[in-house]
Amino acid sequence: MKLQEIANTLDEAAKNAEAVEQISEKNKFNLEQAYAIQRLSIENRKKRGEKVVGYKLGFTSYAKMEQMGVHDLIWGILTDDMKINFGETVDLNRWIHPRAEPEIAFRVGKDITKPISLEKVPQYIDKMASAIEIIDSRYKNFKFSLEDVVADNCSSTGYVLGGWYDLKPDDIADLTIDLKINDEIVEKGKTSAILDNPLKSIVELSRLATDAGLKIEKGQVILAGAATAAVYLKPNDKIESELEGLGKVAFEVK
Ligand code: OOG
Ligand code: MG
Repeated sequence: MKLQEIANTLDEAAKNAEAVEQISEKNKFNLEQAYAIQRLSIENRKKRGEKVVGYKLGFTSYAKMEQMGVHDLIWGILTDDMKINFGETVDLNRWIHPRAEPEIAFRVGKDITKPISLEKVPQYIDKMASAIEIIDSRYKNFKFSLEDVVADNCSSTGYVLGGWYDLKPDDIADLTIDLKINDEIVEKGKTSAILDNPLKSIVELSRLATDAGLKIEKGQVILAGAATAAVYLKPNDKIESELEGLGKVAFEVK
């Protein structure tokens, strides 16, 4: 299978909410090719009018690595079509087998065009927010290899943001984060679970995305990766994440 064909297969699977077989079982491709497939699938989305609005990191916490059996940091691309408004109700039919996970989001205050160090991160990031990511692997049973999940844009499908707060870089490495479903806490974590300090995800992304020739633009959003395992969504769930000091973010499904 050509890289473009794999990209089309995954893009169609996402568009039609229909799972496909794990691709690497029959068609081997390497990590570099996986990122090429990811970007080709984003090109398909752009041709349909979607705009790139940010990036996400994956497997930045041990909880996520253990849940999914993949132990390398990955990154993917967010488009405007994936944005869900705070408080919105979404039809579950839009997805295959969605899961929600609690995250912290950052807003880019100045274009990032080269790798940056942890000390420099506050010069490039101006705001932070409580966030929920919705992931929906296009592979049957959420089963994938590292290469498969990267090609599938790291299962990206949706994100919800709470209100933006000024970045307080010295203050965010050890905040409590709770994921609630129908008012019951189902996952509890700490921001320290994300690479010891979620700002390190910006350092990692700055290296990986600029190596790939991309510019991380002012105004874009970066999801640092989930602090806890992800939870499957059921009809009529109300999903809420609360991040210490940054308040709540929520949405509902039907
Ligand atoms: C891959 C996406 C991982 C995270 O926050 O670690 C991710 C998956 O679990 O399907 O978004
Ligand atoms: Mg995530």
